[in-house]
Amino acid sequence: MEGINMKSMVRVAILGVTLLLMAGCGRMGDVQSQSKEGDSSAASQAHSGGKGSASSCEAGEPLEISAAETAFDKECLAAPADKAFKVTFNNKDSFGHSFAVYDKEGGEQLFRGEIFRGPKELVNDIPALPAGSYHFQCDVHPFVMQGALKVS
Ligand SMILES: [Cu+2]
Repeated sequence: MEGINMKSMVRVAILGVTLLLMAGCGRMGDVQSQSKEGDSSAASQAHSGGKGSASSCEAGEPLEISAAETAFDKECLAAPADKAFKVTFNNKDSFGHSFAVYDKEGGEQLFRGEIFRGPKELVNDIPALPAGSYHFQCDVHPFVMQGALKVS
């Protein structure tokens, strides 16, 4: 009798664990572990992606950047040193964004782009800057819309 009880208890236990695992996979457990893994991998990807795109900075004449859903499509722009240049800013959102240049994040503003609602495109005439690393951002959403401006 004891053996049978043990077996059935083990079965029940296994069934219970299986159900828990299945429930966990389908629901909270998996969602939580996925979002945790997703967050960390997304964060590390964003970091490595940031570094990667910093080395492959978007250059062009004029430079082009667009905004959609409160995000820039580029996190790095490359411009020539000691030469005025243009940045064509395409705001695809129906609300206001701008393209502004600072010497560094939270630093001195070097170029103040007009805040305008989209969908609309605006050409920003950026004055000549000495070689160096600068910061660009949207003055409406400075913490979520920003990037690096490499001048060389
Ligand atoms: Cu913005």
